[in-house]
Amino acid sequence: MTMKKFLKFFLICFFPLFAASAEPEIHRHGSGRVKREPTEVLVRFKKNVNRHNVPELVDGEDAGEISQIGVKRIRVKNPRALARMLKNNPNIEYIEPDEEMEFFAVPNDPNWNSQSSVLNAINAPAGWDISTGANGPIIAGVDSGVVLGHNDLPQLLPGFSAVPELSPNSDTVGHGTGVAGTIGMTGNNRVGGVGINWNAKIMPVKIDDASGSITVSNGAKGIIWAADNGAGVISCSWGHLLDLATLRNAVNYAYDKNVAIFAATGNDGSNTIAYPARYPNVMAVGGSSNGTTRVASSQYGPGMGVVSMNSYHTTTRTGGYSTMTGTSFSTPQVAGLAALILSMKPNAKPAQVYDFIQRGAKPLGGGYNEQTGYGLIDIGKTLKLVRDDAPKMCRCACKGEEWPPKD
Ligand SMILES: [Ca+2]
Repeated sequence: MTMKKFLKFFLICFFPLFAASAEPEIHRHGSGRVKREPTEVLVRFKKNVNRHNVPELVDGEDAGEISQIGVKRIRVKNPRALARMLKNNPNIEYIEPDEEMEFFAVPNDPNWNSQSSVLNAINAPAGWDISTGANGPIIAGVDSGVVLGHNDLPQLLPGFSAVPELSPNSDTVGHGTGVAGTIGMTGNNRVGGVGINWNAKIMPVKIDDASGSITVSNGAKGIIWAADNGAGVISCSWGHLLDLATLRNAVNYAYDKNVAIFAATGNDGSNTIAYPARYPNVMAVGGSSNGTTRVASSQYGPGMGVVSMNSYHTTTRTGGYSTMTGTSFSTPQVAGLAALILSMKPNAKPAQVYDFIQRGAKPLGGGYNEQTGYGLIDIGKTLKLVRDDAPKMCRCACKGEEWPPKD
């Protein structure tokens, strides 16, 4: 008997749809624009007082009011300075400049309507206010290949096929192209949808053969090739319940080269996480369909990392879009988040990347548990943690990096 063990992709099913969405743009992208100066102050006066009782406001112009909450709008010359000056005025309850707010960075891509429930559940728009992934690492989708020429995928990096006669840009099952779109459909380009990372550098690594089967050796080869060719993040949406040394060694090889590796727990609903997700150096990603509990099909158990949403409206191999379901599509969401983290902290080690994701996650069910791990990823909170993470100061004799921090 052959010793070949077959792995399987963790795809539940496709819902073909071709939402050839011709919906009009309904959101605007608020970031990257200089905010206008305020022109008014908002004031709540104390009882029986109005602007004529405050000399600094006498020259102001009434601009209306919000009567339900007793707020007057007054047009003045320098609202910010005036508000500061009158902050403690005895006639005034409060005064503040009428600042311009902004929409969180919600993309203008027409498929946003089909994506917003998933992306809002993982707080992606707040994260995109902080980073959309420019100057991020190479992300290898170690999968079934990624087609060339989809008009909502970025230009792909040169890739690799573990089966030499096949091209990394042939994707006969469509799984890898869906994973690639989840990681990195181009954001805010008025085309199709949006990936977690709007500026992704995607490296297609094909590990299945012409019939769509994956062997352990090809999975291992793909991971190793990606690590040897500059990937900073690897996404694996496949696996096997057996712990096989070749795959374990490949994962450790990549991890030792500072590659953050994400893998799907699997979709049979059992309380056993598949390999490679279960290896300690890999972050195991499960799925939630409601944002509050593990979806019944998502495998779980010791070694659980985090969950993300169990579906994604993503790119198809024929150039369209479709909602694809399973932990296969939860995993590249987290890989995309890892790339956002590394776009902000390019020298972060994989353990630091995992730590940010775990600390940023929204715990489900109280605290860490084997059903949902550290909880549902929260892109906004995670990237805030990254942004606010001050560089660690070393004393003069510091050797190497201190991680994890001792406190
Ligand atoms: Ca797009």
